[in-house]
Amino acid sequence: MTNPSVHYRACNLCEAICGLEISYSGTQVIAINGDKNDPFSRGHICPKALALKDIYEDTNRLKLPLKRTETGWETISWSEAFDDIAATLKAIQARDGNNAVAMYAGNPSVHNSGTFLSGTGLMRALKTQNIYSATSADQLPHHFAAWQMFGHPFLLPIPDIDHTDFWLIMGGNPIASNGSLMTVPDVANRLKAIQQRGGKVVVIDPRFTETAAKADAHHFIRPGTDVFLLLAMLQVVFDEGLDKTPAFVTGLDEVRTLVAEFLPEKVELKTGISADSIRNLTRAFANAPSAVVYGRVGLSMQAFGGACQWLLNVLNVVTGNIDRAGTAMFTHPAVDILANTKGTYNKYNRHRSRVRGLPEFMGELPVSVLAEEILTEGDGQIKALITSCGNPILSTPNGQQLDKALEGLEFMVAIDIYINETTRYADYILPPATGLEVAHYDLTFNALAVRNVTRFSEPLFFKAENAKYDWEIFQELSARLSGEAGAVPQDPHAKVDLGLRFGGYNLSLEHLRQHPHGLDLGPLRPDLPNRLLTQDKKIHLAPELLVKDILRIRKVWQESKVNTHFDLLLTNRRHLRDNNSWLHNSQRLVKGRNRCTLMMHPDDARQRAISEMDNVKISSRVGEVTVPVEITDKVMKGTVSLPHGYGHGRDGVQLSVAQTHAGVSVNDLTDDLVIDELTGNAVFVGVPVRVEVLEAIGNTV
Ligand SMILES: Nc1nc2c(c(=O)[nH]1)N[C@H]1C(S)=C(S)[C@@H](COP(=O)(O)OP(=O)(O)OC[C@H]3O[C@@H](n4cnc5c(=O)[nH]c(N)nc54)[C@H](O)[C@@H]3O)O[C@H]1N2
Ligand SMILES: Nc1nc2c(c(=O)[nH]1)N[C@H]1C(S)=C(S)[C@@H](COP(=O)(O)OP(=O)(O)OC[C@H]3O[C@@H](n4cnc5c(=O)[nH]c(N)nc54)[C@H](O)[C@@H]3O)O[C@H]1N2
Ligand code: SF4
Ligand SMILES: [Mo]
Repeated sequence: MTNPSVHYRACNLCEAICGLEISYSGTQVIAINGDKNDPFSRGHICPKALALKDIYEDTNRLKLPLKRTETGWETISWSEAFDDIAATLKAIQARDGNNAVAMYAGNPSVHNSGTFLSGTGLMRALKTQNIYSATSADQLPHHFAAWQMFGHPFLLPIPDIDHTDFWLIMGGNPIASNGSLMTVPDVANRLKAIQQRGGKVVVIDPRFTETAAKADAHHFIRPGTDVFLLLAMLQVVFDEGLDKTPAFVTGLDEVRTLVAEFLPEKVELKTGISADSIRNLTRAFANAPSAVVYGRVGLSMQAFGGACQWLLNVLNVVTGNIDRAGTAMFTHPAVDILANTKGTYNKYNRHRSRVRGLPEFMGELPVSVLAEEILTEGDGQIKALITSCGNPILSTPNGQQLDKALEGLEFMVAIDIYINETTRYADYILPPATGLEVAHYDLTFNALAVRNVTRFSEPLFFKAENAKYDWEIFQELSARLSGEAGAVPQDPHAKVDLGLRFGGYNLSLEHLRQHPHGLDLGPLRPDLPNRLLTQDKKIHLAPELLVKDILRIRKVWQESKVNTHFDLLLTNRRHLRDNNSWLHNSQRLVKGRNRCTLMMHPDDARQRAISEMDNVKISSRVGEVTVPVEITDKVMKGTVSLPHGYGHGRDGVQLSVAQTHAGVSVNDLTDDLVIDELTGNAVFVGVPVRVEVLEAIGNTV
């Protein structure tokens, strides 16, 4: 055999964008290792990187368009598929209006530059208000707070963990997730480095997580109550004179007044964290030479997600922990997507959802209303849906309801590489080339990284014969919808080249091609107030829309209602070898112990006569599922934890792995009617549930 060749690229499976060194021969991947010469990831990878080989080789991965027929799926030509789809969508829109067609874009949309750069063209061509995405499942609160406080929804502060003396982590488990809205390959060593230079890491989480195990301290918190903890920490900051607010802010006095009533003694009752711990934590945070509080999905997926991200930013700012080394900082990416997009994204409440009247934000409606918009008859009802890179039946609240909704749609198209729980309802599935077959420039995660970095990945392999790139699919569909059929699709990476040339570092795609390990552009650097995109170049600590949410917070603050039927609070969890719903097609990632278990505290188990690995029924307002239980004191008493992305046992799914790993979907329990009313984000944590052992209620397993 000839010596293998080596290809370098960035892994695009999660936000850490680790550099890979791939040995290959012909079209065979021989090995995937970490690229030690990547200045950012320094050779780190996780087990998921090997899934890129599995996806490339997976015989279940689709490569040609499929059409549903009475006798099952049939392969058809691209041009026939595009023509049929465009004609049907146009006919539906001519009959029922533009809003009768909806689109949902899932998580990998931001991990593929072809999709990222061309997908929005299709949304525009559809001229519909019914645009949805995974953004309203996990991160609207970040964007909402950033828009209100810093002037652009994507101007997100990033924790400068490579220089910090104190890292407070709320509702994130970067050791399992490899970090989010904070691109940070090799987070474990970066965390250890904080401790080695004498700094501290503290985790607030209802579960003693893999990250908590590496931290200096961990506090259990009752799910959904972080907003009170943040308010109490701010109360302590002002009460004890620990504030060091920079000059470029507005609304400081208003915030000081707002937080005054949230005394740690009262917050202790809500959160389960003692008043002493709240005071000590606040003092340690405010007195550290540099500190940063970071909050991710566990914070954003709660009923006060928007308020949490607002108050978390306020805590960083008023303790002087903004725009200095080791604090919350803004990036200066090589391609700055913020530069000219204020007009595109700073949009709110231009229209409302038809049934529940929820406001649009950044051109999107909350995904929690998608099912009701399909199921509720009347003018403007959704009759057709396009999904791209998504699996909303498993990833959005009340999956059973969406299941029914999609089953009843008049027409559905999925742009996806698998027949999954959602795409099985499509009339057409259009699969793009992906992974090792495509070029990729990470527009999103280079811009959210804890260092300014840049890198371009060339395709390693040719796409399959007659296959299409994602951008070809989007552009061909858009062209047919806008009456420009025949326009030749243009590789959108030319736009990346332009962005690099005008991005402040004098780069180009050609330059990046010469540097296959990526380029380090230096640590995050102070740039306030210059980098702010507010009109007055100030950070707004008390914008009216955010402050108004205090009324809703006070209502919950004052109530002491106990739910005696649904008497446990359900939260989420991620495992290192999962990736939302779709990497369960990789045998090497799913092998081993069943990870779809319900974690429960020993006292809660005893009280319900539940033993280890018993099958239990979990029920909520919207549904029920049956799973084995794992009894552990690593979850807070009163709280249970179940991972999302499982539930592959539904009919018609083409799984590449054994059904024993199918698991159940946590989103058959989560409630579409409970959202963060401020931002519209779905609520996945703190879901009231009841857990019963199956035998005890007379069933057999
Ligand atoms: N209860 C609960 N629910 C959650 C979460 C939680 O923590 N708890 N997390 C939420 C979060 S953070 C997110 S981001 C969402 C994710 O939810 P979604 O974005 O809806 O779904 P994914 O599971 O990421 O599915 C990705 C799909 O993209 C396809 N795909 C992969 N690569 C490509 C490609 O290159 N092109 C195309 N066209 N398709 C591709 C895969 O086959 C898969 O079908 O789930 C959310 N749901
Ligand atoms: N291995 C792996 N990596 C991934 C993904 C994956 O599915 N698997 N998904 C990717 C995606 S799309 C995203 S968005 C990121 C998410 O990245 P992270 O935000 O790090 O996600 P999680 O690991 O779900 O961590 C959320 C934590 O919040 C805790 N939590 C739950 N409820 C509460 C609460 O009320 N308060 C507090 N303080 N904490 C709470 C949970 O116990 C959990 O430990 O991960 C990305 N990386
Ligand atoms: S941490 Fe994320 S980017 Fe790095 S190898 Fe794993 S999946 Fe890929
Ligand atoms: Mo996410």
